[in-house]
Formats: sequence, structure tokens, C-alpha cells
Amino acid sequence: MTHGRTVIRNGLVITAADELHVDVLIDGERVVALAATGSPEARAWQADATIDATDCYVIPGGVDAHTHMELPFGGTFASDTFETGTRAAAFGGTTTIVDFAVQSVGHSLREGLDAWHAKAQGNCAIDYAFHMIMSDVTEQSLKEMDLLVEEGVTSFKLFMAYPGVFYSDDGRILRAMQRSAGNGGLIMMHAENGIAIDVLVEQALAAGHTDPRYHGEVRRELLEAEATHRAIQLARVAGSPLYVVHVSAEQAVTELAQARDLGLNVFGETCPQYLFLSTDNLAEPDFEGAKYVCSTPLRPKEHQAALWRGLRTNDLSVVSTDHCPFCFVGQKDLGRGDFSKIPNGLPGVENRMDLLHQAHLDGHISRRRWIELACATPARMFGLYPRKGTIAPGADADIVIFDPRERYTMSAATHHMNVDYSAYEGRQVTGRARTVLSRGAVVVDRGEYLGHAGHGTFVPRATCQYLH
Ligand code: DUC
Ligand code: ZN
Ligand code: ZN
Repeated sequence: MTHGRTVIRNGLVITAADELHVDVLIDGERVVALAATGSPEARAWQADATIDATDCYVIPGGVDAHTHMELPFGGTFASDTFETGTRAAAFGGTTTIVDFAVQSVGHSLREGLDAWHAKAQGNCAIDYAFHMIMSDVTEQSLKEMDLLVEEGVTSFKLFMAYPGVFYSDDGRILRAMQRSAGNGGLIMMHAENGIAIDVLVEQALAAGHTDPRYHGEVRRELLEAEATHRAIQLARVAGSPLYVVHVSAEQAVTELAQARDLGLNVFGETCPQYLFLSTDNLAEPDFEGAKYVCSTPLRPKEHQAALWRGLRTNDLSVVSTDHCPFCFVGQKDLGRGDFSKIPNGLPGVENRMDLLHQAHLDGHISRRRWIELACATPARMFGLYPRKGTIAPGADADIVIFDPRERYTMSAATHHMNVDYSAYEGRQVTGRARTVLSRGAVVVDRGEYLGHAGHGTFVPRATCQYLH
């Protein structure tokens, strides 16, 4: 329920900029004031409801800028609907998702976007926005990009992988980049050389290499790095900014670092699976490795240090999930005997905030960097700031009361994602979202779901707020 006025007292408010002992006053859907805990101003606030955050952090709701609810892939659909996926996100302290609407080959961007609106509208527990996947760069779809930017769909994902499905060749990529250079859109790139990968897939299968681990072997690190390099050069030629999604290989981080050292508007994203999991998981026996098949693929553990370093130096500036769940039984099975038929994707929308807090405890990132990577930067990158991604007067009251001491074990038995396994099964973490507010309404409290489908609304976005 949305209360009139709510006050959150006695917590430590953490944003990307500050850590402050302040109380937070919410009126309706928005934050209206912050004042020092115990100060005359804070004590004078009258509210209809009080949330006590003693010993807890008060943080902005997470912004997961990369999800795929109900994505059609490899003859099946990602198993979370907008209803189940956004509810799971809320449980994990994420209050905004940016999902990918899909243009199919032969169809317009408009048809794709309308279809995604129809899937999401009335079903979401938390607010949502859309990027647009462009699978068919034509004169018409280039023109449509301008209209989508006007409508608040201000970013476009292109694929250098998946020939015959989502793939765009360099000419099409260049045209889309040129268009976005003119209309303020941000090109998001899946940077893997899919043409070369398909050759290696064919050769691996011919050699009888059918197990899930070969998915990681054929999708070579060099083919991620090469595509990342090519995408950067194409963006330079077009004069457009570039955001590289799901970076997993050290050599790709190096490409990003070089581009950023030149002062280019090139940004990188990674995901928890690349930080916490590795090819060891892909090699698990009895087809269990299929649970970890995603693209870009998991890499050998040695790559993780480069990813953590990139997150500290800002060569990687966003952590999102690429949440794209497929059940082990009935979906991942499609690739028994042929790894190339395993639907690509991992569940994780519920786990990201807690895993990144654990990363703070493990010494990889500071607390404020945790909030920056998970809330503030994705909001700025995709034109949602300061409505989302921070706690400040005027911002949406998307707030998480986070208990930094609660210890629990991640498991499919207790998670809320609509998928029959957890990529982090058995992993113990310390710190968990206790109470979650979406636009002033408590949607989760102490493990109980208090929200409802349809509370979440579509948020039109401004253009990227980092361009120079
Ligand atoms: N990668 C995945 O793992 N799943 C969906 C699409 C993608 O690029
Ligand atoms: Zn991708
Ligand atoms: Zn994705």
C-alpha cells in the first residue's frame, strides 16, 4: 500500500556520493526530505508510518539495466514472466529493471516494442523501462530509432553474435551507430565474433565435443576481444557513444581501458556470473554445466581479477545481471548431446544486490562503489537519474532497508525466480534486503511479498547522462 507520509529512521543512508546518518521523509511516491537522525527537523516530521532502520543501511533500490523476461531464445522462452521476474527482483532489492524489447527480422521496431509493452503492462511489481534489440537494420528501422528515443526508449542493442537470429554485420552496425550519433541514442553491443564462433561450433560438434563445457571453449576470449575492438573502432568512425554489455574476458577489458584512455565515450558492463562463477562450473559433470551456459560465456577464474580491477578503475562501470533464466529440466535439456542447442542464459535478478554487497565485504569494492555500480551509474547511463538510483528530495521513493548482517544461503528452494535451479546454490552471503519500497509502497518486508502485479509502471527514459 502507498502511505501518505512515511519516515525511515535511524539508518545509515548510503548513496554513490555519501554515507550519512539521516532520516528520510517520503510523501506519497517521492522522497521529500533528508535530515540528520535525532535533529529537531527530523524529530518534528509527522508521518503515517515509521520504518525503523536501526543497524541497517538505507540504500537506493537497485537498477538492473539488463534483463530478459520472457525472451524467445533457441525455440523456448526465458522462464520468468514480467510478473514473476519483477517480484523476484523486488525480493532482491532491485526496484527498476530495463528489459530488452526485441525486433524480429522482417518486423518493425514498433511491433517489437508494442509486444513488450503488452507483456509488461499491468504485470510488474516494480518500475520498468525498455531498451530495443535491433535484429533488422533497415531504412525504416533506422528512422524508427528517432521515434523510440522520443518515447523514452533511448538505447539499442546490436549483436555481433548469433548469425541468422540477432546478428548485424559491420555495415548495419555502422548505420545504426551513425543514426544514434544524431539522435542521442546509446548503442549497446553484444561483442562476440559470431561468424567465427559458428565455425568453431561446427568443428567442435564434428569432433564429438558436445558437452556444455565446449560452449565456453568455442566462444573464445579473443573473439570477444576482437569484436569489442571492432565495435569501438566503428563507434569512433560513426562518432557515437558505445556501451559494451556483459564483458567477461580480460582482453576485452583491456580494449575498453585503451578506448577510455583515449577519452572516448565507451562504457563497459559486467555481470555477477562473471565475477563469481567460472569455466569450472561449465565443466560440472552430468550435464550440470548447462546451468551455466550463457553468452558471453563464463571464463577461467583468472579473468575475475581483471573484472574486479575494471570495476574499481571504472573501465567497467555497471553491474547488471543479463537475467535470462531457463529451467534445467525441460529447457536446458534441449542441448543434451549438442551444447549449441542449450538455451543461453542464467538467472540472477534476485541475487545481484546481495552478491555485490558480499563483494564489498570481500574487499573488492567500497560500499559507495557498490551503490554506484548497482544503482546510480545504471540510472545515469540510461537516463533515469535522479528519479532512480539515489536517495534525494524529488527522487522516487525506491528504497531498500538492507540488513548488512543477515547471513543466508542462496538456493532454488528459497528464491523467487521462476526457475528450477540457482546459479549460486549453496553460496553463503552476508547482507540482505529486509524491506523494499517501490515509489513509496512497501512491496517486500522480511521475506513477505506485499506488492502486486501492476504496481510497477513504464518509465520513459532520457538519453545517456554521461556523454561529453
Ligand atoms: N546472452 C545470453 O546469455 N542470453 C540471451 C542473450 C545473450 O546475449
Ligand atoms: Zn548479449
Ligand atoms: Zn542479454
